[in-house]
Amino acid sequence: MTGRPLIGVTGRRKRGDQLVGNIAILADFAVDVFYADYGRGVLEAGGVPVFLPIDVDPVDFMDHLDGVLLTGGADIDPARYGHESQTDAFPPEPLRDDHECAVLQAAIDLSLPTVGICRGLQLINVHAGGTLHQDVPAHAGFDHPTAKEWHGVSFESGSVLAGIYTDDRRVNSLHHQTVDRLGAGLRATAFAEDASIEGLEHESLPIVAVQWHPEMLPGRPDDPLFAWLVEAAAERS
Ligand SMILES: [Mn+2]
Repeated sequence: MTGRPLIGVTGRRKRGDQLVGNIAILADFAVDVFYADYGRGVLEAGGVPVFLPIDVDPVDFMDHLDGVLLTGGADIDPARYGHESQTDAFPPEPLRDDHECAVLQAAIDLSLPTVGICRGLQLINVHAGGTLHQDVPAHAGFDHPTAKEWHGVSFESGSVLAGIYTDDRRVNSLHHQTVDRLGAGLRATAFAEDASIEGLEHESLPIVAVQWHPEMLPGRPDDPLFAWLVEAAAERS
């Protein structure tokens, strides 16, 4: 036992032929992919990342975890919030949607500290009954360096996120969707200059999410969001 809190980290399902350099006979095999920087952020904050297998029912691992990190990735299937799809830029991965909704529901049932990043924020909103703007080019900075902090974010005073980040800041922006209608029990507590929602939190549960990517920024080892997650998880464990 290390005593370090265990933070479950979600990934995505790919096929062997989507991996550069994989051999042809493995083309049809399923591969689970986890961007290492999320796990590094958890490690640097004092936790241990646990990459969650997509095929396992969360009921079988959630009560071993102390916290959860819902990560970035493809668009959530708009059918989940009752809308027709308006974009095929990042096609939905329904298996992952199912898995992460089950992980989030289990985290809610256990009051586990939970952080959402990018798609993770959007998943928290959709799971709570909210909707998304499906294509917002002004935030899709896919041509910028990933560490370039090119738009501002301001925080609602008195919110959990304002307590975590203290001051307004500049952030990177690698998302083409944003929150439209907020889900039940959620508060929008961080905003870009154009009023897009950049952060939200739950009114009563330890759930916080941001739309930018702190795991890609050079300040990651000292990022207060990873610290909040690991500290909240440690208090619980
Ligand atoms: Mn943005």
